[in-house]
Amino acid sequence: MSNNNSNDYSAKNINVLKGLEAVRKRPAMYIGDVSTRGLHHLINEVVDNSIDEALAGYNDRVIVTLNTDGSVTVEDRGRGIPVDMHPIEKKSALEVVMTVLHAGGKFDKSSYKVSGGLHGVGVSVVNALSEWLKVEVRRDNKIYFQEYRKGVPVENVKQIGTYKGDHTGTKVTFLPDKTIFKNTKFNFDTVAERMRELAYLNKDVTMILKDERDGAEETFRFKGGLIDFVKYLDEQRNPLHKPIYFEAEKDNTPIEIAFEYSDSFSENVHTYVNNINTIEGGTHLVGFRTALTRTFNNYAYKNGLIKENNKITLTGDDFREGLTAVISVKVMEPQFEGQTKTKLGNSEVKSIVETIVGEKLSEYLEENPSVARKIIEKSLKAAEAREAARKARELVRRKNALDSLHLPGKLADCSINDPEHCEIYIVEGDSAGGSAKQGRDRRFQAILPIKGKILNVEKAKLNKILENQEIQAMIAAIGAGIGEDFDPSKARYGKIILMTDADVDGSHIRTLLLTFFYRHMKELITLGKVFIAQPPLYKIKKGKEEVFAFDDDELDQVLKRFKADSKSKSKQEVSEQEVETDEEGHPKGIVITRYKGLGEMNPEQLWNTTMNPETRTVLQVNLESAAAADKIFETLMGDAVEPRREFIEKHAKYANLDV
Ligand code: 0RA
Repeated sequence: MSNNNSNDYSAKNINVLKGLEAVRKRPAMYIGDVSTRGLHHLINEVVDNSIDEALAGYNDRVIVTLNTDGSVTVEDRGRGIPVDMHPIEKKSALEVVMTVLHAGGKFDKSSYKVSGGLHGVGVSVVNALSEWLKVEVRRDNKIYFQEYRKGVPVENVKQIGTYKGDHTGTKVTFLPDKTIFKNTKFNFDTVAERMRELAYLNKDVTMILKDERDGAEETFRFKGGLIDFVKYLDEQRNPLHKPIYFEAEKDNTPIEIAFEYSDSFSENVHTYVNNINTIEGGTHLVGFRTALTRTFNNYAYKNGLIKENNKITLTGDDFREGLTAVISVKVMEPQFEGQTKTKLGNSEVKSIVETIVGEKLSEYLEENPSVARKIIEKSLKAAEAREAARKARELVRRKNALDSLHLPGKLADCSINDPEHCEIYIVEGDSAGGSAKQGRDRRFQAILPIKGKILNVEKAKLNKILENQEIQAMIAAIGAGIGEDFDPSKARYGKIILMTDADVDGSHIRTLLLTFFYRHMKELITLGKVFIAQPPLYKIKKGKEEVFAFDDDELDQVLKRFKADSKSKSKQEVSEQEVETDEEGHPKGIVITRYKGLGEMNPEQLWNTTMNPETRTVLQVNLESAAAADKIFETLMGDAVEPRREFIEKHAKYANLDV
């Protein structure tokens, strides 16, 4: 019998060695990759185990130390990995957890462990990929220890001391294997980011990060949990109200949600399952959205916030604008789907979240009518914009303007047919349009002049603006449709460059154009295809030399240089004599022209300064700057006088739109 046992024992050992070998042979299968990401995943794996102890109610702190020798220590106050003999393996449970693949999971089933994905592969994977690893366990007032090389135990688990008090816990120190990882240097900020996130998600846990290499140290502890998380995410936005927070449990599935609306237009929702960021969303997110739409709509109708004659119904999309939310659920047996295995598949979670959010949000809205009103008013605005876009689409479709065969008459198209290499300048004013048409490289540059007339529709609603001929011409020229039918792959140009005058009217038009792209061709912005041309503000002429300056600072620099040139020249010619200057101190013979509009530049100048891809500067528009334009548009063009005045005073520099 004992013979059999020892055979079993060596057979198990062979399996252990095979397991470790598999991990070392194909590390990417277990930790994603062997780049910096994979390297940091080692820390995450151990930290996640410590957090699991916290979720089970046994741990209140995790200390991560980046050591000077390149190793890292993760220490917690959990129960400590069990050390008793494993009845089948015939060795310490600690050794089993550290050396057998997937044995790291909790033995009791009633915990929110993680399955699938890169998480929860077990500490044995960290061990296998470490040059060495040392583990110290505090349990029953005894300190146990074991050390490994590339996952293989150096000797059996042994007791190395005793301790007083009741702090059980686990301390793991490991040095990543240089033969596996391209770079084994840990990055403080990368580790800090995950620890901060975990501290927000687990409000009772203190996360401490120490860097022995430079003495840096940070402690993350957020008593407000998800509420603090949402505030942090919205730091740069203006919230419309205090975060709304729910915490509840149904069918052994605890859920925690915090959210708020800000005056921004983007949606900013983060979802987690068992502390893992489910970037692809899933059933918890669907449940949340469904409840949000239904509950807000019910409340709005019941309280007369949506009028009978107003045909608008609020859709899910309308409740997403300006929403910042964090959803955290704990699921016993999570099913992860999707390309990156970060989409929750458990269908029961949808109805659990939906029910809880429905109940709690109705309660909240009854108790906070002014917040309810603000959120619904914001959603109504979103709905109006959506409706306006739909009408405009129909209108454009009726006129057949979507058909790129019917290109607008004012468009001077380019000759080559490859969108990748083509660009369209949308130019304010017919005279500037004329210069641009003559100055351009007609092979790849198209020009669409638009009239400042758009400005006359200042007070009109968005649908009126979309009925505007100039905007229809843009839709047709770009050729990718509009709104829901919009297909950026059909765009006829790879770059869309807005070129407007550097005066107040010009910035209004640019704001309006940006708002239009933001609302109706958003993907062009996210794809980085919308740009703003940078025409010069000044021409400085001295003798035959002609230089352009794009702002006042540059003008100063040019003048300084011209002055210095004159001085050194005159010193050679006429010694001791200072160069003559005018009353402003500018050397005489220098002519400064301030361009009031693009039309003042001749075609050649326009090409040289603003359109030649070799020498020009164009500013790429991002979603934030476009959203800022959208906000400016609403405030400037809306009916309320007071906010408009306030806004202009507060954001004088944005009114000029220095995007
Ligand atoms: C297996 C079983 C139990 C806890 C752990 C492993 C455990 C692993 C790690 C890794 C880092 N810190 C950890 N803390 C605990 C359950 C222990 C029990 O039932 O007493």
